[in-house]
Amino acid sequence: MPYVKNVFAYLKRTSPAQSEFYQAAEEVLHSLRPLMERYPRYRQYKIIEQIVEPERQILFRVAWMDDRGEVQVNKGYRIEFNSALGPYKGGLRFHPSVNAGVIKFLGFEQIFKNALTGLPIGGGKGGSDFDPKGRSDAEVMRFCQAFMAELYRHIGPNTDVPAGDIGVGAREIGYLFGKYKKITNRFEGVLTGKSLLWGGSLGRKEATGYGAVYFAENMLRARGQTLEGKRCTVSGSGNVAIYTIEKLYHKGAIPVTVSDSRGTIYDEEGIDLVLLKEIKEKRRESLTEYHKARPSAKYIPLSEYPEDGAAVWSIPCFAAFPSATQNELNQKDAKTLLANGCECISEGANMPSTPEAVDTFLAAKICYGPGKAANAGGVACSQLEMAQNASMRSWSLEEVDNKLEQIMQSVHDTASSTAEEFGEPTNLVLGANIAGFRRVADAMIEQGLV
Ligand code: NDP
Ligand code: 2IT
Repeated sequence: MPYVKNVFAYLKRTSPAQSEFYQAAEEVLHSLRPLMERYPRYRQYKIIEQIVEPERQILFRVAWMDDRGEVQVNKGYRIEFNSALGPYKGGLRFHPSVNAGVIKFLGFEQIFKNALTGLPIGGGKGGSDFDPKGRSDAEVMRFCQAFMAELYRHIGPNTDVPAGDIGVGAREIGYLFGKYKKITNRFEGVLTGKSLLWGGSLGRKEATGYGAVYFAENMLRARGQTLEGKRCTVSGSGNVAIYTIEKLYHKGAIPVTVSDSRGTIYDEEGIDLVLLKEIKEKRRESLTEYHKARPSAKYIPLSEYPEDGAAVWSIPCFAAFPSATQNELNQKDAKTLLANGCECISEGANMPSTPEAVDTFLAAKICYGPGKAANAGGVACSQLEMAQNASMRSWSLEEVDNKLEQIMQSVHDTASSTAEEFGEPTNLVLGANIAGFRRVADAMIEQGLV
């Protein structure tokens, strides 16, 4: 369809050098073809042209002082992509690889993910090229304060509600919230992922990982299978990976891997979750420490990874949970996984599989849960935190977890029934993209040209 091609060419011309954003947009635009053919009104209202253009992009300077008294300057971003369904909602990423294209891809994905949850939240994302690694607590605090000194004027509980992502966890949310409260003199639900001591929701920390496992279960249930007794591989070793592993154990599965930017652990007996939490959540150390404490586990450093592939995907498994970062699983990895008998991929990370890897999974017709569906539990639980803040109540862990499980089932069923409606019942990429888009597009049409 030349129409979609034109939009894509327009994006490349007007937003140069944003490869991750093109990748995310190309996948969605490709999925939308059958919908656009069937329902010309989306074309008439130029919804695609509108939706690929963020409503507002905020780029700012973050100047702060390190422990040696040296001035540091970083870039700050908040891309408020789409507010048709509710306040902009999405995380903040602090990582040296952050640039406008990365934040834009994450914000774009977030629009459809949030729509798929069925909850009243728009899409946005932000962050900085600040690298928290190796920084003292005091430095992280000063950076967060400098970041919020600009961000505060753009956000609010009914406007834009940031949360965590890579490099932003409970500690950073605490410093960001403290500064927001100080400047505005308002104690309100402007961020999610807050501490349980002052407005956070039980279950939020666990939600993305737990949700990715619930999503896998839903895909498998449709084929009469379960995770019980199955060996699973997980990449990453941060928030999403840790709680994916915890839920896999609840389900009787055996998670055998974790990874970080320096290497991979293969622990045949099953990952020692207590040790992993101690090293990653408390001590913020490398996985080499895991190996030191558990020499029976194998440690594969980056220098020994297979050529053009990641060590973690060479370990045989029934189900794989990519939970680190974008494009961490390429076509070679996908073929290795399939050759080793993998039957299920549930993406905790955002866009972890390259387009060629996605095509390989779809062609094999295994259970493939794309990130914008499989990792929607995190943002869904953030919305539950917003609801609790607005009503000045807090729900029990059981209540939150039950709601999370129901939401993940509904995300799965929506993606699956939409895939079926458009003639490709096993293609949850198509189903998730069309279902998410349709909800946002219909809301945009009803709200007129704004
Ligand atoms: P964390 O910062 O807690 O952990 C990130 C993990 O991924 C770390 O183990 C990190 O290793 C590894 N990693 C990050 N970047 C790279 C890289 N370029 N190469 C190799 N390894 C890397 O982040 P989260 O667990 O919160 O996020 C993981 C993924 O899940 C991201 O894609 C995020 O967007 C997505 N996500 C997160 C949600 C949430 O609620 N937190 C919700 C939905 C999706 P190292 O420490 O060595 O850098
Ligand atoms: O990618 C994501 O969905 C997140 N990082 C969580 C966003 C949120 O607002 O909780």
